[in-house]
Amino acid sequence: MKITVLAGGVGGARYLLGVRHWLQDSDGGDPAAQLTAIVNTADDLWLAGLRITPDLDTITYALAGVNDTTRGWGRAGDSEVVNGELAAWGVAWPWFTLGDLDIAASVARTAWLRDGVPLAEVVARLAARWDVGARLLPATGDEAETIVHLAQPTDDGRTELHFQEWWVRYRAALPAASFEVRGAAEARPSAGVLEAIAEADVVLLAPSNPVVSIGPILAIPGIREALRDTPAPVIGASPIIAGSVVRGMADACLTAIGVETSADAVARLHGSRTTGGLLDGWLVDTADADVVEGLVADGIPTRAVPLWMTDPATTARMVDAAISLAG
Ligand code: GDP
Ligand code: FO1
Ligand code: CA
Repeated sequence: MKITVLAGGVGGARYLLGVRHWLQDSDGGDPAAQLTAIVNTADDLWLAGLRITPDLDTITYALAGVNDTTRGWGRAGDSEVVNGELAAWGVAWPWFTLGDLDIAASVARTAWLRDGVPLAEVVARLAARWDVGARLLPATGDEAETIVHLAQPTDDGRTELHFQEWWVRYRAALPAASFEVRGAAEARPSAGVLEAIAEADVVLLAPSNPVVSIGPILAIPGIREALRDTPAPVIGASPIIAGSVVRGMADACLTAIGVETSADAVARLHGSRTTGGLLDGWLVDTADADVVEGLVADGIPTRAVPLWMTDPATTARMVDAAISLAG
């Protein structure tokens, strides 16, 4: 079975661990030949002359089993020697910690990019050191980064911030007026992305941040159309349980775009495929079972199943529910 997953960072990684587990359990085949992840690249940035790609790294490290599971980003057991030196010289950001092993990945990535290697190939080379059990594709190899337009200027008079500054330095506490994926209109899907959607047996939206992880993938010209046209059912899962995020600040993102932080509202944000939206199906947690009937009535087949991705085997049950919803 060929499964294509749209994913961001931590939530995407947890979901992908479950999808890989499900494929190993049920199909027995090599998940790497069946599983493709299309990963958000709008968190990406240039820092200290290095190209940093947070969501791709979170997913690569998690599937490789070398991720820092506490922080949710970076490498397990990393050190911060170089980070300290950069801080001493005022290079990079003092509130953005780059581990030494993580920096090495960004040095390699930046070197290859400067040689003209496409980002998708860079990702493949970095992942090839490990057995990640999936094909990882950046949504685009072009630079299209999320810029947060602030409702009020910062103390030093800025009215827009790169997503990473808004998210990490300000913890999304500065009210956002809007999000812009700067450069998306000119960005092209990475090689293989449109085919991975067209040729999938099922397309899954990870329970990622709908605004700044899934949204920027959809903003790349051609991707929404591919999702509309693919014969594969498109099944999503709610990142919101009982009105709260499981982690992170997706609630601040949803509020900024006028969407309620609920399993129901996020489904309606994506919309039913029967009325021009994305979804052929949607998973909500059992705590949100009360929204199932209304969503079904509005053309979004929905099931209430446990959505806590505590470990790959548990997540695989959530994946199984998504696959069975696909019919
Ligand atoms: P980020 O890029 O690192 O923020 O990660 P993603 O965008 O891929 O995922 C973040 C989202 O994952 C957050 O909105 C969380 O609510 C959601 N999330 C994290 N863990 C879980 C979980 O166990 N279950 C569900 N349903 N959502 C989760
Ligand atoms: N997130 C933080 O909250 N604090 C950090 O210092 C931090 C450093 C960092 C370095 C490299 C990298 O790839 C990701 C990093 N992140 C950090 C996570 C990053 O902000 C993610 O983009 C968000 O967590 C949302 O995806
Ligand atoms: Ca992200």
